[in-house]
Amino acid sequence: MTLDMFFDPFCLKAIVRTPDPFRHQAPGFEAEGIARTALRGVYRQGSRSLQALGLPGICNFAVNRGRILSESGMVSGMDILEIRGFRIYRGFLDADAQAGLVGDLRAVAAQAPMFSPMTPYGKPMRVKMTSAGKYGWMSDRRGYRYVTQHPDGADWPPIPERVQDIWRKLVSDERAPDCCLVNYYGEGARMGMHQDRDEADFSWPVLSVSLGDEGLFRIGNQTRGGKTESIWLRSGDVVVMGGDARLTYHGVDKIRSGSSSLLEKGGRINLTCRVVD
Ligand SMILES: O=C(O)CCC(=O)C(=O)O
Repeated sequence: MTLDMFFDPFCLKAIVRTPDPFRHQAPGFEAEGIARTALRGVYRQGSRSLQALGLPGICNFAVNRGRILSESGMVSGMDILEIRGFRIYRGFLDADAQAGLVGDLRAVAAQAPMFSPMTPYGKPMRVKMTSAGKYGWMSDRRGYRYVTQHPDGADWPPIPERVQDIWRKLVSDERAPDCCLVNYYGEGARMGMHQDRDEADFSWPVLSVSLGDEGLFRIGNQTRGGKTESIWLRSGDVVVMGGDARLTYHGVDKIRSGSSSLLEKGGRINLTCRVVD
């Protein structure tokens, strides 16, 4: 069975529609996937997988009852997953790019040392953090907010060019991020489920880059609670949280200590870039 596939080359999104729902799928089936040059889709009856054929990659959409459960695609040799609107670019950064980024972040931390923030409820957070850019993210008794200076009183260092480059490739070259938050997770550190909502304009996605040990990333819903899905984020993975996923609850449950040798002292670094104003 051949399906119509509409391809949007700018947002790397292909929309597959079939007017006549598959017999064992729910009516009104519609799948959205990622493909760079998807030309047409072929449904293999009974296989429960929809294969979109194209160049240079092949996308596979896992479907069930007309809803996408997960999808993976090879785009220029890169594996892309989408879970609840979170787009996960597996291995976006190779070993050299990761090492370069770590060097850049050392320079950021030399200028704006890592600190352990306090939650508004008076509990110390388990991650250490610092920031680069026009704003840094801050938490203390006064609440969560963006501030223009490090607690030491100095301006935040500029966002490294390598980070800006990832943003340009995966988010936009029209506008640069205002803040690059750098979180460090040592052994036993975690981050509770939360929404990112201290920014003025949620139409800009949040871009997240993982470096070092693997972290178990949990994706929830637009309101607190409910069923969640988890994925181990590996060093070099990049996640874009945009569109409907922009206000989805997410968190990090645990770190797989020793799973990466990228950072001399172990642990995990996560960068999140955001437009703030
Ligand atoms: O560490 C991660 O992967 C996610 C970080 C995060 O959710 C945040 O900084 O808001």
